[in-house]
Amino acid sequence: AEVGQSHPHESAALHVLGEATYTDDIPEAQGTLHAALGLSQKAHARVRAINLDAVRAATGVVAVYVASDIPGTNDCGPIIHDDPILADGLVQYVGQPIFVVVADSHDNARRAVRKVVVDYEELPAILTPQAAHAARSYVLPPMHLARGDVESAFAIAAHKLSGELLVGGQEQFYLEGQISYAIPKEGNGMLVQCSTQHPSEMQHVVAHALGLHAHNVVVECRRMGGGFGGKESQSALWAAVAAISAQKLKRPVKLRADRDDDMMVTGKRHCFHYEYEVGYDNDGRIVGARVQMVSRAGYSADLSAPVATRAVCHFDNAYYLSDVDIRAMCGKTNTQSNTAFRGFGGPQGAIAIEYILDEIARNLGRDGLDIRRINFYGRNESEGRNVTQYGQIVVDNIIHELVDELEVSSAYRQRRAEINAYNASSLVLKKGLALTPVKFGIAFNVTHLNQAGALVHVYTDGSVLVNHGGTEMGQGVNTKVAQVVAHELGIPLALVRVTATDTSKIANTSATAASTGADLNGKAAQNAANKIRQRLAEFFVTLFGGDNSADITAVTFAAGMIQMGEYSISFPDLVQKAYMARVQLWSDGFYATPGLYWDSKTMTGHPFSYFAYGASVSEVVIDTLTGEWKLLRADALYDAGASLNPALDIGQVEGAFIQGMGWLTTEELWWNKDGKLMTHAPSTYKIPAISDCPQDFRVSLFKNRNVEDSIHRSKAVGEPPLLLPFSVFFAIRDAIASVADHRYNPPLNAPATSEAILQAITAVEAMAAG
Ligand code: MTE
Ligand code: LUZ
Ligand code: MOS
Repeated sequence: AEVGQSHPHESAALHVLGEATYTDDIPEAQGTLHAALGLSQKAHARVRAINLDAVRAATGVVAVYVASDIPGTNDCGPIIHDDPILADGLVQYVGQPIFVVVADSHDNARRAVRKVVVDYEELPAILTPQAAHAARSYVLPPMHLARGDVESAFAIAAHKLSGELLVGGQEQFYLEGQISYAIPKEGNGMLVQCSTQHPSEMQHVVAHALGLHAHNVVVECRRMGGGFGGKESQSALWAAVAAISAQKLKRPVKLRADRDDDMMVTGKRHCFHYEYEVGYDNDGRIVGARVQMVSRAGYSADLSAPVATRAVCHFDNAYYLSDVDIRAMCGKTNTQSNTAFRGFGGPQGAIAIEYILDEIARNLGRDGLDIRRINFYGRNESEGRNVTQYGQIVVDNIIHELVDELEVSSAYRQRRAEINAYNASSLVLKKGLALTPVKFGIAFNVTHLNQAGALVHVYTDGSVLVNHGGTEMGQGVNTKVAQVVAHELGIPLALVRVTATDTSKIANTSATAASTGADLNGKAAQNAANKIRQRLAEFFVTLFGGDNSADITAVTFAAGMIQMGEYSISFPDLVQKAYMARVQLWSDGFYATPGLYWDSKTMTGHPFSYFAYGASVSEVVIDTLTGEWKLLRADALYDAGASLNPALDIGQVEGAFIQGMGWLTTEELWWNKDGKLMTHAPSTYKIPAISDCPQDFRVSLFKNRNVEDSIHRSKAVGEPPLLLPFSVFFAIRDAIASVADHRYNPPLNAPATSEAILQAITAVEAMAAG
């Protein structure tokens, strides 16, 4: 069985040996030049004049380009075209690229950039989502989804609460920064090797920027050193700048961002501000909920619309909300244009309802788990309460069973009692505990993106080469796709090799995003491999004198042998014979997810193929004198359906958990009053380190099979586990509340940095003191 088993990542050995080739490791062609970007120093200004004389005269400089030098369209924005490659007269954030320097070395290009003199006419800048909302400054029209009648629900509700919440953004912090290497080819051709989740989009942006057809441009990516959403749309600027420079100079040009520039230029996870109003009954069941979410979109639309849509469609998380009113706005701010980041608005939607449930539990003096459970979607049709606010019926709800299992395996109740006892006797250190569930919709919420293609070549020695539209960013999509192909042809995984993603092999691909990489490309590759298998089965039957379709369906492919009754032959032998008989040994494959539709006006439909579920329990200890804290133990249970590769999936859950924990705790983006991002390097922006991982970390996969006909009944794993560490945030809040015996609700926004924790403790102590 090549599927369903743990196999090492296809590049694991290369990774640890340092032999895996990233874009910057590709041997440089003779004559390669290096580019650097000149960035805006103002958040919002008109550029009266730019003096580039000293830049041009600097050591090693070969060329300097501004917006008017772009031969084609000055645009690198997806969906809505409001993102210039180079600012043209108007700058809209500190860090926006204005010009390009091409020099003989990376260092010389970067040094030359600093010699510019720009004359700015400053304009008023908007920096926060709240300020954008107050000014009705949005990058897109507001969204609204309503069901039922919240006003009537509020009128009869036993209890009501309302409040505000602010949840910060997050830098993707891929280990490999943005990079693009463009090599001009004959006859207006351009080869762009770049680190991107979306080669086809890079191809289109480069073609438009150069004024060429798509068929002139080839984009290739063997692997990324992480993308996390940050290379879905925002690799485009780098690809375009390298290609423009290469075309103008007729020489290869590489553009590699250093970490500070990368963080100053590119967008991050959207920060969200929420205002909510909720009615609930004596048992803690929500009877009506109204929320308004305003995101910090930054200066342009980028992917803010589908991000906000996913937030609206995840405000329910695992809970049935009968009467609900959700508004979402994408605040236009003079900051980096925020973009995709693992979860894509889903985490931002779901954390709001989790905060509300935490409030309800605290107000009623009940355990958070009991309140969460009573609000879960119904188990099935007959239990009811199973239709999402956007109209999709939840047919695969396993959250009850999954949470029951985790409650027992994590000894949740027993540890709750132990923690209460600990806190009663511990003056300075206080512990907290929380269990939070996850339900996450799988599919691009933009229906047409749910398609994929693949090419499978079987060579005459029986070895197999696979190319598919997905990109490898460490998540293991190539390994999973190879497993699927090996399984289909009944051959060992070692005979299957996956090549770099290449727009000249598979056309019109979607981004590897929305956690659908293995779902879509696995199905497409299976389709391609299956066509070859069919041809081989037919040929095999004729080889042994059979001829009917019953014979063909009786042929088995397993353990490298093709067999029917008493007849058998090895895969390489059959392939060799098939070649001699002129049987086509390669095939394309295609897949489009069935059953999806979405009406963006009413925000209803069936946007997701299925839901992935999970839950986690976290136990933390906080130091009430300093606000420092530690995650002592985390238990996570994740529903990967019938996992294609449990080892890879557990790795994804662990990585997403720690990354999500960073978002909600230590990672704080901070802009100064002039709109300059001051946390633009690891010295000031704190991502989790190995020392932040819990000593006791128990991750397992829930035994399940997808009810949908997904690839081998597996479920996606890339993004949903990022929501698991909600339990870390609420365990911290729980520990803070224990300072005054859980009598007051700690005010706590995310990230819960040590500073924020200390402030919350002080606030709770002040409330307790009256
Ligand atoms: N895992 C690693 N190691 N590196 C990454 O960049 N990106 C995440 C997730 N896991 C990422 C990762 C994101 S944002 C997505 S959408 C999925 O992987 C994409 O890959 P998949 O669809 O093949 O799961
Ligand atoms: N929708 C989605 C999208 O759910 N996830 C994505 O990553 C995405 N990207 C672009 C457009 N829609
Ligand atoms: Mo992932 S945010 O969909 O690239």
